[in-house]
Amino acid sequence: MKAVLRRTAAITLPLVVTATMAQPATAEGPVARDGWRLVAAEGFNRPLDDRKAAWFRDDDGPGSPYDVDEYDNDGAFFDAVGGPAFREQLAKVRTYRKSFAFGTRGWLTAELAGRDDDGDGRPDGAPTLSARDGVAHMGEPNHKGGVIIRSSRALPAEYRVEMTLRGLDFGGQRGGSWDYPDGRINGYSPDGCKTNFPWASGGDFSRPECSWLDVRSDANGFYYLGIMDYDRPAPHNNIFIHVHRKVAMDSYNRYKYTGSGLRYCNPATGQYEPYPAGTGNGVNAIFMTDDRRYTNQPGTEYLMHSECGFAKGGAIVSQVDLRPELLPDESYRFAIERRDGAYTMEMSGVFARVGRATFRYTRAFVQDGEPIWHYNQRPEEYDGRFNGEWTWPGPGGTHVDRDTWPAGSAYPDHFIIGDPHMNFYEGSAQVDDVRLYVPR
Ligand SMILES: [Ca+2]
Ligand SMILES: [Ca+2]
Ligand SMILES: [Ca+2]
Ligand SMILES: [Ca+2]
Repeated sequence: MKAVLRRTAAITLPLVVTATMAQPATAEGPVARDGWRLVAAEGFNRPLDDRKAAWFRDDDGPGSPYDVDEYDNDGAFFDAVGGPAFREQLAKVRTYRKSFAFGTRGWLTAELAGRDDDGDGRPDGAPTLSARDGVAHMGEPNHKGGVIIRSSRALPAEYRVEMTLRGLDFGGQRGGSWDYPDGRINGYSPDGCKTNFPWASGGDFSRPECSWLDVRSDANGFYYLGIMDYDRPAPHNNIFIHVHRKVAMDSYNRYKYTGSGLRYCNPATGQYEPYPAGTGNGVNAIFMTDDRRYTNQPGTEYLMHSECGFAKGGAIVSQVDLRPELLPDESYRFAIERRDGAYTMEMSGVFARVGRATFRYTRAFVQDGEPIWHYNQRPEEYDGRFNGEWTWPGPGGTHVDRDTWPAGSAYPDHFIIGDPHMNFYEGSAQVDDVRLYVPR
């Protein structure tokens, strides 16, 4: 049986035992993929060390290459919902970034961000990226940092991008517990307060930093692979990314969560199960669409295919539950394809409940009247029918985000791997074999 099938309609493939997983885990160089031609690959066998790049101050302000829109770190959305207190708090935040290209012809770029809390001109608990033993090590000892690997140039009209995960320590239960034997809590260090300061969707922005939302008791997570809709993806606040994803496979590991905001699909039974039935290491493969997920903050709605069927909105569906304890002896491969007017997300590896398997979910750019958010790389691919206007009232006045998806718009595809949040998530991960293919 061929493991890789392609269809343009939404599909839920039955469980497939993959032949592709049989290739040596250390394989380098060209790798056969039916119908695809390898055009770039990074196996992390050459020196890579972020210490060779300098930190520079950057606050997403006007003129900065990291200035994106009203949802970035100094964005007008936060002025509206936070009022004057937002600027007062933001003035206490000193963000530093570093950015460097690597890989063949610089096809990959590392984007790191951290915050200087003690004012000595250097970020504290700064993230790191280096290659050791043929694997990329991403380290983030402080949730105020962020570190991603991204495409340097916009991806082509049709592509397959994939990565291999060899280590993962960004939260989730370990040994059946959210509280780790080493004192960490859902992957977060127990030292000091850890909050989402100074970015939130509402509430009292004048609170002291330690009185903001405690991220330890909220969530940790990691982006295995996501496609963004803007140039130069880099870490920003967590709200920002909720309007800039086309499709993504990530984790959102919520500490001791018992509510109905998340659920697992058990791929062995095809039945949904409540979040506590899993280990908190779920992968959420989500196609974003134009509807608003939230009434009081920006965010695209979720379209979620799984072995349990299709769901629009409601509880976030984890299609699989990872088993991080099996790494690095085992590995996981994540891939995203854009081809024939559709996106596909694919996950391979040894998963809880089902063992070794590959799952693929495909959705057309527009299917059953639901578009994949900002799918158009070129203006000719889209006629403006899903344009909207988002209004954000708050103590700082009302901010209107006009033309959320107008005719004539165009959104490049860029992939990211890592933690893009500068006010959530910390830990470490090992990443390998980032590869880009185009149709043969
Ligand atoms: Ca390698
Ligand atoms: Ca800005
Ligand atoms: Ca410092
Ligand atoms: Ca972070």
